[in-house]
Amino acid sequence: MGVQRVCVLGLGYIGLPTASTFATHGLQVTGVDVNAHVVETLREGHLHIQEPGLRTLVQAALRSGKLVIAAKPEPADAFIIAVPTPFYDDKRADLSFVISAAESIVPHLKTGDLVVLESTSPPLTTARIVAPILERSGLKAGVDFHLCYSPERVLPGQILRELVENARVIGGVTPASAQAGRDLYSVFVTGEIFVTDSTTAEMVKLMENTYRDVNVAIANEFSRLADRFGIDIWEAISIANHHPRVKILNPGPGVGGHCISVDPWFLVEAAPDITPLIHMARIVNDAQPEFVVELVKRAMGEDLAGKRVAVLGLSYKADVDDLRESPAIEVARLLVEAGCQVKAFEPCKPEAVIQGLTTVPTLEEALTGAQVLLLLVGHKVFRALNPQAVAQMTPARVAIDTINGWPDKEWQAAGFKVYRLGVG
Ligand code: SAJ
Repeated sequence: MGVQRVCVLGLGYIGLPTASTFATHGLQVTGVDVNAHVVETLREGHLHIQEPGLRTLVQAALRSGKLVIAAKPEPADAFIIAVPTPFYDDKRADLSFVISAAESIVPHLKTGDLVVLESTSPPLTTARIVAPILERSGLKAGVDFHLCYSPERVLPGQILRELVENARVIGGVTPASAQAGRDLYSVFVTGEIFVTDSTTAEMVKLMENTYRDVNVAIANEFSRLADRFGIDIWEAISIANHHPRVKILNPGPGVGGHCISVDPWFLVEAAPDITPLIHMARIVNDAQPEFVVELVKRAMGEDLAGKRVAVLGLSYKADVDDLRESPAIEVARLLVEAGCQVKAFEPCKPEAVIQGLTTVPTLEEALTGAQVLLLLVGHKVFRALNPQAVAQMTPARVAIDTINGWPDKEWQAAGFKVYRLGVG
């Protein structure tokens, strides 16, 4: 008989959709979170995070009785760890949540159970950190119980669909563990399932996001070269991308979010002597906000003191409300440090409160009294702005576009002097 009862530890962006999806597919699920506020909120049928479709899914799972929210793990046939792995100030991975989640499983672990780590983790975490903790139960990983690593690779905004449809990688500490993991996820995954060992699965996840980080870094470096040599990077990239084997990504104000700007550090930390390229890509992307400030200085003069800047967009990328590791916030902070009077508006989170920054809840407020408009995030609502209408709302006649979101001819026709990132 397969898995009947699942215990999911960590009810965030990955754990909550996963727990609810197992429940709506007929398994009995205990969703566990150490945060009392999260437990209370969910028990009342409310959500502590935003994701399209998630409220309906969670409420259906709770109503069916198949999903129960708890503060501590309970006995189950399978345990899934989906807790955060942030990093310390010195960029070392903070595995404390993974470790305490694994420790909390130990008293409940029995022969034949399956444990899956989903949290993004440095190579060898499953085999060398999680396995020894679980073995304090007296049971042996891969012998008495199954142990797997299976990373989540969904895109915020479409988590529910991608959770089911994306290809999934499942790495076991033994082939039998991997098979047990495959059996569990086959309950709802319709995408292809690739079975491998746990360290390969850890590397797959880290390589995917590192690959993307390095590719954005080269786009950002190209934008600096274009600026130096007086060409338009956006035109150059679009021509280069007609080559059948070239696909240059978009430059911008930097790389943010809790995945791509974090995961490469796990590899650099694990093997600093052989990762100069990965390390340098992180440095290039983290320095991109300073490049944006240089562009603002070109538009407004070296001395930015007292300059009134309307910052448009604070989230880490277009059309999401997620502010984590956002390069737009970094740009706004650097401008404040340089003496600018910044008013920042984030349409996906108009009520955002950010330490050290003045945020406003409407576009009108951001534009009022501004001398310069600084477009940092490619939200649809910003791309769709009518420059003639904007000109009526603000005295500013300088527009700085860091994401190639505004057609410069139209903005110039409306009376704006336009500066674009990567256009010398
Ligand atoms: N960015 C650019 N230029 C580009 C593309 C992205 O500057 O051409 C920036 C974005 O603005 C953002 C950052 O990179 O600041 C990351 O955005 P993203 O859309 O590349 O990725 P995430 O962090 O939203 O989601 C990624 C995804 N990974 C890959 O595409 C390889 C997703 O599949 C993963 O599930 C997720 O990380 C994760 O959780 O690891």
